[in-house]
Amino acid sequence: GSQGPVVVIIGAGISGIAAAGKLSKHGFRRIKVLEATGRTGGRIRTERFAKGLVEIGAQWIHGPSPGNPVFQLASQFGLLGPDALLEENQKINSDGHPPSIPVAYSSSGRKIDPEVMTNITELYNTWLAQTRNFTNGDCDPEGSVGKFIREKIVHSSQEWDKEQVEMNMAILRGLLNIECCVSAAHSMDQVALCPFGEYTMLPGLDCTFPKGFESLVNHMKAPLPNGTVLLNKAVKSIHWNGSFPGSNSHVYPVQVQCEDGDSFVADHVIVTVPLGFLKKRSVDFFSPPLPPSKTQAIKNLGFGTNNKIVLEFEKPFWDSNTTMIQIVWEGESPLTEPKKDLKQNWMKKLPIFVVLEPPEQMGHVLCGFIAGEQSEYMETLTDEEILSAMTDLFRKFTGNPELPPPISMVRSQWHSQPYTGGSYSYVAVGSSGIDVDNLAEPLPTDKEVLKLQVLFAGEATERNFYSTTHGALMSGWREAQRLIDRYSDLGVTVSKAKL
Ligand code: 6YU
Repeated sequence: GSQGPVVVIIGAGISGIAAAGKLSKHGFRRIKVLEATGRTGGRIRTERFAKGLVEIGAQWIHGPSPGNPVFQLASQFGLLGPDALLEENQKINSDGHPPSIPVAYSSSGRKIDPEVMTNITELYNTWLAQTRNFTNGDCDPEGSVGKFIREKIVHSSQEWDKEQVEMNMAILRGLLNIECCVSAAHSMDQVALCPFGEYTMLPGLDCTFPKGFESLVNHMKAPLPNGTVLLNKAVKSIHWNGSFPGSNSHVYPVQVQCEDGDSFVADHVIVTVPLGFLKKRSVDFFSPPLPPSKTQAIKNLGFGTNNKIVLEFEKPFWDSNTTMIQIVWEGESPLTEPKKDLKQNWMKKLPIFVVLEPPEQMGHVLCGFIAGEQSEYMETLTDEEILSAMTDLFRKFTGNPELPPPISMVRSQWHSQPYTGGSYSYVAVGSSGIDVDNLAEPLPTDKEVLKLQVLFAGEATERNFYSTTHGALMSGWREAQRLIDRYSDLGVTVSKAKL
C-alpha cells in the first residue's frame, strides 16, 4: 500500500510497545497493537498499596548500567531516583545476588546467628557461580543446577560439625527456594545446567522505579499515534501463508482473528504473547500449524511461576536497617523434595521477604516471594486464608504468639492469568539456548518468497536476557529492526514510500 506495510503486534507488554515505538519512529504508519486484557504493561504492573505503590510483576531493573536499555530509557525519562544514577552504582557487580545477607528467622522462633548465615550463603554463592561455567558444552546434557548444587552440598557437609548439619541444611533449602523464585522454576532440578551461564548479568546495583515500573511503559507508549493500541482485543488465531483481501484491493499474507469476531489483515504480525500462553494455546493458535522447531521449543523451554505476597503491618517487627527477612524451616533439607501435602505445607516454600522502602512513603510493608507448585496452589486460596497462614507464620518465626496480623495484603496470581499462564521462562533440562533462538525465528522458516509473515518477540525469545524486562524490550526492538532492515533492503524507506 502507499502508506507502507501493515504490522499487527499481538500483546501490549513492554516488548510489544517497544516494537510499536521503534517502527513508528522509523516511519511505519500502519501499526496496530492488539492486547487481550484491559491494560497495557503485561507483566509490568504497578498497583496502589498501603501508603504507596507495589509491583505485582517486575520489580527491579536487573543490572542498571548503560548496556541495559530499560535503564537507558528510565534515565532518559527521568524515572529513577538519585542513587540509581550514580556512576559508582552502575559499576557494582552483584552477580544477580543481594548485596547484603538477610536477617534470618528459624521456625523455632529465633534469629539465626548472622555469622552462620554469612558462611553458608557465601558457600552457596560460590557453588552457584560455578553453575555458570558450563556454556562451553563440557557438561552432562541431562545435568541440572539443582543436582550440581546438591552434589556440592553432600560433599561439603562431610566437613561440618555434627550439631550444625541440620541448621546448615535448612538454610541451604531456603537458598534453593530463593533460587526457584529467581528462575520461576518449581525445583532447580528442572533448570538445565549446561546453558545456565548463557543468561547474562549486567553490572549495576538493582534499583526500582519510585513512580512504579509501569511509569516506564506509560512513557514508552505516549508517542504512539492515538488508536494504535486496542485493549480488550484477545487474538484467537493467526492465519499465515494465505492471501487475504484488504479494503484497499491489496492482498495480505496474514489474517489475525480475535475472540470478539473482529479480524485484521497484515503484511507482518509480531507475536509477543508469553511462552505460558503458547504452551497452552499454540496448537490451535496458528494455521497452518507451527513447524517442529517451534513446537519443540515451546514444549521444551521452561515457563514457571513466581508470585508475590505483599503484607502491610501496622508496626514493623523488624529493625529499621533490615532490608530482607529470610525464613528458615528447621528440619527441611535441600537433599529431599519438600513435602507434598500442599494444604498443610505450601507456605514452607516461601523463603524470603523483602522490606519495601522507604517506610515513610510506603508504610511497613514486606514483599514475600514463592515459586513453583506451592505458588500455584497459593493462587487458589482466598485472601483470608493467606492472611491467616501468614499471621501464623510470623508468630511462629518471631516467637511472638501475640504478633498482630498484617493489616492488608495483596498477592499476584500469574499462573491463573489466562493470557500469561505463569511468570517467566527458564531453560529447562532437555532444552538449550538453541530452543530460545528457534522460538525467535520468524515464519516462514524455509526460503519462501514472502518472508517475515509472523515474527516472535517477548522475554522468552532473548537467549541471554530471558526472564527480564530488558530482555523483553530488546526482543521488541530486535523484531522491529528486522522489519526496518527488510524495507531498507528494498531501497525504499517506509517514510519515503509514504511521500
Ligand atoms: C525484570 C524484575 N521480576 C516478577 C514477577 C513477574 C515477572 N520479571 P508480557 O507478558 O508483559 O506482555 C505480553 C502481552 O500479551 C500481555 O499483556 C498479554 O495480556 C498479551 N496477550 C497474551 N495473549 C494474548 C492474545 N491472545 N491476544 C492479545 N494479547 C495477548 N523482570 O526485569 N525485573 O524484577 C522482574 C518479575 C512476579 C511475573 C518479573 C522481572 C519479568 C518481566 O516482567 C517480564 O520478562 C517482561 O515484563 C515480559 O514482557 P513481555 O512483553 O515479553 O510479555 C542465572 C540465571 C537465571 C535466570 N533468571 C534470572 C533473572 C531474574 C528474573 N527476575 C525476575 C524477578 C522479578 C522479581
